[in-house]
Amino acid sequence: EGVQPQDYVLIKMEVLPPFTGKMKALEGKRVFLAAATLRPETMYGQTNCWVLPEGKYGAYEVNDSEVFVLTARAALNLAYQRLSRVPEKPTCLVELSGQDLIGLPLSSPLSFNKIIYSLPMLTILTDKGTGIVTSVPSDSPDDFMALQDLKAKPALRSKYGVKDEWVLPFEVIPIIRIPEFGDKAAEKVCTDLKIRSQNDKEKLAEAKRLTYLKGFTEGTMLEAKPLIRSALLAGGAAVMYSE
Ligand code: A2H
Repeated sequence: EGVQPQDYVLIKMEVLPPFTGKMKALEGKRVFLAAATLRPETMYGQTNCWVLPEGKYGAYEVNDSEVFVLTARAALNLAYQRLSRVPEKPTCLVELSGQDLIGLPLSSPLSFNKIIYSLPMLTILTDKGTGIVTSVPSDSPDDFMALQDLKAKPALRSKYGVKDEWVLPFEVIPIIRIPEFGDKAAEKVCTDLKIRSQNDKEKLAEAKRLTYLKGFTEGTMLEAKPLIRSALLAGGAAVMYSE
């Protein structure tokens, strides 16, 4: 960890009922997977959420009605930031493994897709953020390759019990244009560098360097009007009407 505190935005992705399995213990509560991001402006482009299959998570009470799923480490930090029902003391309602979370249907605030799913990513660090990561394959090479791995490898899907319909329908959503890389920068750079999987650490480091640098200095958000219109329509919060 750095010397400076890192300020993340925690994106609350609500777990949609009915709750089954270990989640049943949380019935009646509003339960959110809480993902730490440095890029909240990319949230239109979410296609899924990532968890570490063998990671240890818990469902922690944030207040009387809301529960966050994250690592114990993050829950302790939050408890000192007024995000715990009991101040300075995390209360865990149920312990969960990453595998328990795979396949949960989620509703995320700005996502074009009304429902996204929780999927396995094998390179998640448990000592960073919340251990939950939101996936934006248009702009994050890590996210693009992890999604690509699941799409291309049926054996990987079956190893973690991932159903085809949680992965295959989800396409990269363009949200930011970088002159050199177009509007799917992560896909372009991963293809150019011939990155073969999410475990291709060295090449992914280079891909990230390229996209983050250019994205920061030269990236422009695509026009908001059509983005917001499609988001409303896809979310079922609006319909088209003409006269
Ligand atoms: B970012 P930094 Cl579109 N393990 O969010 C691995 N990666 C993690 C993590 C963990 N425990 N917790 C957070 N992250 C990811 C969006 C995004 C991110 C985009 C582009 C770049 C980017 C969508 N994923 O990160 O080491 C999260 O992915 C650029 C570094 O603290 C989080 O922001 O700097 C970022 O890494 C935090 O990494």
